[in-house]
Amino acid sequence: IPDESFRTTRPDIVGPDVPDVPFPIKLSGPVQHGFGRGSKDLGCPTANLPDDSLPPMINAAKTGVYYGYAQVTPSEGTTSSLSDQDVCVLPMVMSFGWNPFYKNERMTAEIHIMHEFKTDFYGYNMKALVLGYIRPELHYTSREALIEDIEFDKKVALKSMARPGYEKYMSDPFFT
Ligand code: ADP
Ligand code: RBF
Ligand code: MG
Repeated sequence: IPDESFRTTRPDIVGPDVPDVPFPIKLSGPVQHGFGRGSKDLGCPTANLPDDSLPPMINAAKTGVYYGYAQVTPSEGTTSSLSDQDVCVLPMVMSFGWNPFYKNERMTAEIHIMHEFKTDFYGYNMKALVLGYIRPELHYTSREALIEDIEFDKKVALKSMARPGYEKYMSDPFFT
């Protein structure tokens, strides 16, 4: 089974030492409610970007799992329940693909930020700088296998972005 051999031989650093075209890809928009399929149950809540924020990704990249940085910021003129640590530029993993829930008629980009938030942040603006590709979307038959791979994706993202060519994007002028 091709998927199985891929899963047992995954490298923990992926992509070139410096982001290569089409990266970095900039995405931004207010966090949407997802489909309630329970990313949180997978130990991995994903903040969903709105449809109209996806063209930079759709036009430049294939579906799959990606790494980069994200930042959540309150909408202007509102009081925020987020702490200073919550509004930093933080490492993220993103699942980008067709959504079977909508009969594959819609692409979605779901971002898991590698940080413990005390509260949800639906409606807050989220900026994401996508810096590299990790792997294709796989068709999982077990929830355990998906959870295992997401945990590995997080390690890959952190190790891959620990390189100077990636770390510098934390202070990119795109972020506030
Ligand atoms: P939904 O189907 O509505 O997207 P999820 O179970 O994926 O539901 O949860 C996503 C929500 O969880 C986000 O919109 C955000 O408000 C919250 N959240 C809390 N911690 C995180 C995190 N570390 N990364 C992403 N979202 C988080
Ligand atoms: N779902 C899949 O069916 N196949 C995948 O390869 C896949 N990879 C994911 C990688 C990451 C980093 C994350 C956060 C989620 C992934 N998902 C995958 C889960 C999917 O996008 C969605 O979050 C779940 O269906 C729960 O809503
Ligand atoms: Mg989600």
